Amino acid sequence: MKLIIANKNYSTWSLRGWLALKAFGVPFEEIKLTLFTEAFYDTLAQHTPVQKVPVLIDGDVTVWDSLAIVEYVNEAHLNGAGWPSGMAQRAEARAIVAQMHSGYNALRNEMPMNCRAQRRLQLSNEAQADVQAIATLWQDLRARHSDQGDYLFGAFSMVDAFFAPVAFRFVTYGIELSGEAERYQQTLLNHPAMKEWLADALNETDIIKEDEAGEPV
Ligand SMILES: N[C@@H](CCC(=O)N[C@@H](CS)C(=O)NCC(=O)O)C(=O)O
Repeated sequence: MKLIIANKNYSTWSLRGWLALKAFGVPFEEIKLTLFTEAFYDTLAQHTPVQKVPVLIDGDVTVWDSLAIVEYVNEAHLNGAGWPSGMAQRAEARAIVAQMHSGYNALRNEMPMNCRAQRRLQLSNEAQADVQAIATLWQDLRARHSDQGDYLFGAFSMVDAFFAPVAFRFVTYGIELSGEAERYQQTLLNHPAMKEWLADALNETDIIKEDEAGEPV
C-alpha cells in the first residue's frame, strides 16, 4: 500500500491520512512530493482527478481526500477499530471529523500548519472563536471519556488524526490552552507517530511562502 503525501512541515491533510495508517500500525510506503511543483501535479495526475494530497493506493483501489481515506483504512485494514465502538459515539465522532474537514475556516486560513516555526499572529475574531470552539470541544470530550483512555474518545481514533495538525498549529502560534484541553494537546504531541512526523518536518528545507504566516517570535 502506498500513501502519497506532501511536505510534512506544511501539509495538514497529508498528516491526517498518514496518521490514519501510522498510528494504527498499518504498514505502507510513503511517497512524499513537494507542494505546488510540476512533479507534484504530474505525479498526482497519474492517480487522481483532483491533484491534491493525500492519495492512498491499495492494490487496484485508489482513494483521495483525507475523509474518504480514513473511512477506507478503517474498513479495509482496521476492521472498524478506527472509530469508537458504540454507534452513538461513532456518529458523534464522524460529525466532529466532518466539521474539521469542512469548517473552522478562519483558523485554517489564518494559521497554516508550519511545524518548524514559532510565530506571532493577530487573529481575527472568527479565528479566535474557532480556537475557543476547539478548546471547548477537547475539554468536553476529555471530561466525558477520560476513564476510557487519553484521547478524545478514549482510545486513539480518526478524530485524533483529524485534530493532529491543530495541535502543531497551537504550538507554532503560541496558543495557550489550559486544563484537559492542554493535557490532550500534549498527549497528541507526545504520540510516537507525531514525534516521527515532526522530526521529518524539521529536516525539510522547502519554504512555501503562502503558508508562512505571522512574525517570527
Ligand atoms: N479535502 C481534501 C483537501 C486536500 C488538500 O487541499 N491538500 C493540499 C495539501 S495540504 C493540496 O494538495 N494542495 C495542492 C493544491 O491545492 O494545488 C482532503 O481532505 O484531502
